[in-house]
Amino acid sequence: MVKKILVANRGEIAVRIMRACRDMGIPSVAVYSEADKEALFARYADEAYFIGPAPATQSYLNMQKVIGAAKESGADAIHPGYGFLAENPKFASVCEQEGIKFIGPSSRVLALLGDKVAARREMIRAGVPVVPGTDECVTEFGQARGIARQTGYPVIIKPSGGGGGIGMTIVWSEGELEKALESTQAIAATTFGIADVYIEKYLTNPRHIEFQLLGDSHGNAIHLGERECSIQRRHQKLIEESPSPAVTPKLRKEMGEKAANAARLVGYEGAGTMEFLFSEGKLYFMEVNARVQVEHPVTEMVTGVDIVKEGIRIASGLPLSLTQKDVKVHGSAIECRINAEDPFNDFVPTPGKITSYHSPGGPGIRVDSGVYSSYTIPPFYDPMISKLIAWGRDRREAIARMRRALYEYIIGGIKNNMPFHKAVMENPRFIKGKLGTHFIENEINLLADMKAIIEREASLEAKMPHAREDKKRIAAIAAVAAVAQMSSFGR
Ligand code: MV4
Repeated sequence: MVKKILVANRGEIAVRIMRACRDMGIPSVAVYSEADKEALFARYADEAYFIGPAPATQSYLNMQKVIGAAKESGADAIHPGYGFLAENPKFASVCEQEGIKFIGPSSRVLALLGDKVAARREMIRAGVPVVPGTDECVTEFGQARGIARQTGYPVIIKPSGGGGGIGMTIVWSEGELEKALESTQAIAATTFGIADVYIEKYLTNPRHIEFQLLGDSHGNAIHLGERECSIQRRHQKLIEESPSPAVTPKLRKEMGEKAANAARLVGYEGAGTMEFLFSEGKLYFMEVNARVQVEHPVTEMVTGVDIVKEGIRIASGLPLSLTQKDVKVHGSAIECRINAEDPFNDFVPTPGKITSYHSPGGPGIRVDSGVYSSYTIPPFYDPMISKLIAWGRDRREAIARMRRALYEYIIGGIKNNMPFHKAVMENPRFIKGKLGTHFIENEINLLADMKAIIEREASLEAKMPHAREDKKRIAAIAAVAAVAQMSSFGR
């Protein structure tokens, strides 16, 4: 087993990884920036090293600083978490050269999967269904026109060096194609340093469904079922769940096995995710996320597998601790990303001091958080402060527990997006599982629903003198009162 792990990340995921380390008896090392001196993760670690100024380019993205801290601390492995250096083939290769185990796929596999055209070609080769479109990068208009005529309009042009939705252009007719191709290539070149783009048939309002994979260094690969992540805004996922209400056991088995086969074929080591679009009963491959993802806990809740721990075991050269037939999906889990964002003001970030804090608990509730009471959220990084996860024997029970937990959760001093989550947990289409990637823009009543929820809470608090003073708010009472009113809300 690796002996000491440096966690090259911050916030809730750094704490999550260090928790796995502690469960495994492995000492953990934090690296922190100027802005994170008071952060929970820097205190949670067994050791912590200062690595530079607040901007990530000068700290969390600075390979020399991170490697330097690993050497100074004697760490023999680095866990990159998500974002920052997580899918950087150069960083994985530097770790390999320095004799430090990068916890994740090899630099070769990271480079392959980071090239979205190459990844698509590889998946076609592995027998995974992909969205109709190109298997080469598209350079000329004539080529683009030919493909678009084959697939039919609309089409979507995507940067090969990108991923996660940035720099994509939807093209509705042939008349727009030439300009769109040129502008997407230009954006791709400036944003990702590579002008290469590819074309796919554009699916309208598909579901976003992804399979969790684990591959080891012995040629084994398994899947842990799927997650549905359709509720997103500007390419930021807000709510994820497992299993997807749209996936049948048959489809899960078929596509899960295809995804795991593809992982085995490319020599994938570690935890990874294969993203699909789901439209009219069919799944189409989009891209691979070669890292532990934000939403991994919903899969952990329904399978009982500690994904981070498996990743550490794999990096240590151990075989997977389970086989495909050991994987069972039990019940349903939902995750709400709790962000320091104002849902009433176009979700603008709202960093600042948390003046009061109370975590929810009780049956089926998990909170993965990077904050504590009196902590000040710095403005330099992404605004996610915690993840609230609810498990139930079925989806209805998971939703009921999520609602209850959202009302127990108290975050004072800063605006956050809990009103949004409260509104979605009461939304009839969400409750029915009728989801799509355009859910938020289609649900035009969400803002009014959020306002009604806030007013309902305010009128209740007005009747409860003890709940008015921030520091004296008692979570349980607020929760009981708010939930008691819930039946009177909405349609
Ligand atoms: C698509 C798509 C429809 N058809 N690909 C890719 C990354 C993910 N975050 C969004 N992506 C999409 N890929 C095909 N073939 C729809 C989306 C998509 C989207 C694309 C552009 C702008 C906003 C979007 C919102 C949701 C989904």
